[in-house]
Amino acid sequence: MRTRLAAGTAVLLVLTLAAPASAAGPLKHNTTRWVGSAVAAQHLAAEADYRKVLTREFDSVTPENEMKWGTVEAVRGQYDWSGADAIVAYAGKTGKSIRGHTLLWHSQLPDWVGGLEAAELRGVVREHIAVEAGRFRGKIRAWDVVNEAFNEDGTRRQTVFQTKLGDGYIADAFRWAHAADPKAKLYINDYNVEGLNAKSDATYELVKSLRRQGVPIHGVGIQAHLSLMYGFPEGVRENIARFAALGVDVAITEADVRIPLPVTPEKLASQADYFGRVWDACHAVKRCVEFTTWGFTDRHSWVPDVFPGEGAACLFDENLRPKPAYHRLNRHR
Ligand code: G2I
Repeated sequence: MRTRLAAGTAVLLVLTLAAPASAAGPLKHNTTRWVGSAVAAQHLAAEADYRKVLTREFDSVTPENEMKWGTVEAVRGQYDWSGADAIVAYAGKTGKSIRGHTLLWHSQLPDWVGGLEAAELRGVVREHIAVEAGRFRGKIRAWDVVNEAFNEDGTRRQTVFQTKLGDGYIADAFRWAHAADPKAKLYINDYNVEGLNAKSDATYELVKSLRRQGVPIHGVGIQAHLSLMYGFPEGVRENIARFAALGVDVAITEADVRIPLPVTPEKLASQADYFGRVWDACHAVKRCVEFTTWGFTDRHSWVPDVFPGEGAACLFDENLRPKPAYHRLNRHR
């Protein structure tokens, strides 16, 4: 009996050691967190290989642009839900969970919203949240309710919402979203809040204060747009842990790691290390419940448009081949 067991263990060990990284199976099978990607409806419709890899590897999707106010109501009162509905339908068919992005953001905001006076703006924001969160009620696991509300120094960003509606607009947005979809987890989401710094301090203080007031906020979204040019942020694990200690969930919502071009094997190894450190920090904290990347293929990424000279920020290359960063994440856990 003892011999058989030992032999079995040895066989298992040999198999494990001999198994190539790809034998780990899809990413979604090797983590206890939601593992997601931003997705664009037009690629989902047009590219079978894109759809196949997304479906195989991930169990959550975030519409990259399709749920933004500027997309759904570019003209006042004229709604276009086509992209959002297509992604929701895809998720329904394939059993994916959905992260909604985003109800209130100063960017990709329809022009007509910017010109409104305070009283009208408040009503319009309330209506927008009620309509959008209400339309997808019960279908969205988590919403990025308020996106990018802070400056780097921790002061409030002077958006149209902040300047016209005042500090209370954030609490209001969460209350309105909760009324529209009571089961969705409601998040505040931002970039450059991975580590310990003035912006993550401000986010921490805000969440603490909102929780004390009984505002329905359930999570902090950490975007994690990283670049090899700026080094790895300090204190990511501690930062995630302090948010979790407030009694909220944490999600990595938009992870990518930009590479100064050209790509080299060394840079791909550093990219894998950056991705891996965020992944490990999330897995070290029980309430870090999601790891989502901002797109999954270098074929489609926002990075080269916004940061000339940088790119290749995703887990898969243009031809959908997994990169070292993918293998770094995709180990049996
Ligand atoms: O900027 C990266 C992300 C930062 N956090 C919030 C995210 O919502 C944001 O996503 C990006 C999208 O990946 C881009 O695809 O948001 C950009 C807008 O600020 C998106 O870019 C826009 C282009 O600016 C438009 O010209 C284009 O029509 O995408 C639109 C749709 O392709």
